[in-house]
Amino acid sequence: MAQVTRKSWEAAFAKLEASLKKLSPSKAKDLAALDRLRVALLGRSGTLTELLKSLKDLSIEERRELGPKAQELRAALEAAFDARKTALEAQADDDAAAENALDLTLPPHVPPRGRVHPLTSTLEEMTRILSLMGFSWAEGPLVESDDNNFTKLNIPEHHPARGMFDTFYLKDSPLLMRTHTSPVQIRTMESTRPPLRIISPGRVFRHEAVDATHSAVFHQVEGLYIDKGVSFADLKGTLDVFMQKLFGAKTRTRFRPSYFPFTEPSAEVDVSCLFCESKGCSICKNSGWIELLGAGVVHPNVLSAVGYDPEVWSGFAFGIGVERIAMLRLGVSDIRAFYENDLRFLKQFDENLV
Ligand code: 2NL
Repeated sequence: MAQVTRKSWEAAFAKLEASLKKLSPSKAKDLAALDRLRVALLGRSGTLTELLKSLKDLSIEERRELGPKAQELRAALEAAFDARKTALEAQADDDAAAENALDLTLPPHVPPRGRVHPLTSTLEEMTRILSLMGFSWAEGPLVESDDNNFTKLNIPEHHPARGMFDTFYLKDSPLLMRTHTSPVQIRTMESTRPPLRIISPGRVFRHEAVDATHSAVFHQVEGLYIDKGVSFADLKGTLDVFMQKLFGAKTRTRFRPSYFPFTEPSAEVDVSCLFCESKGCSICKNSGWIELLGAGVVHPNVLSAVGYDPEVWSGFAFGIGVERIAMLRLGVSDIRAFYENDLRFLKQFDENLV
């Protein structure tokens, strides 16, 4: 290296200061450029570092005069590098934030919330109570054989009782749409040894003219209890509790003699009017009673048909319409409203109803 003199040092220093006008830390465009400039100026063999080192070749007086100038510049540069680094880092954060642009002031997206259909909530409430009373849930197909829907239920072919059920028959097929859920009980009895306590909730089909209280497709819950020594008294006690749990503790039941081919004796069951406490109103037509379900003691022919010995086993059965219960509980006067999917109707029923 050439001999350092005061003159050459001052020239080099002036050149450095001049270069800083163009290439200063405050003009570095990014962190990498800033670092390259810092190494070039202040690094181990940076321009300013070399100038500071070469002070040792000057006289003590020259050093005293020029040293502070160089130190001053180094301090100023270090401060400038720090400031620019902070600014560039803040800028990088801002850029990243802008890229992920998350606007916390936007209103939230609230998806529309579904709710339980009033027939479903009614069915769930009925089956919940019956489950607590020891009945288990049984299911079966909607399309059935004539045997399961009629014959095994003590309704032989050509028997006038078949006329009670306006049946949908399948075209070119011996099969039909089940007119009640009793075939589920038949199937369960055939595959299960007694005792047995089941409910068969489900959809059933009748060829009916549709009006405010009739639908060709509706829902039923049937119950069946088979054991040794089951009597009509057990049926009465079971339905009393079921109706009290469903409609309130004050509810009473009334059994009127009736006829079903699959039960003997058979009964129509009324409940005390929920609306007027049996005082008489438009809903109970001033009778104080509301007709609700059918029930009876299982006919021995039905037990025989599924291979149960009627001398050993006895039981009761009942059938209840889900729509009828839902209409009474929810104050719905037209059965068709349940199937039309009109949200103005459906939105009236809270999913937490049951
Ligand atoms: C009604 C009447 C009833 C049954 C259903 C039944 C099932 C078997 C054996 C005996 Cl496997 N009975 N079911 C019994 C009596 C009445 O329903 O009018 N329901 C709406």
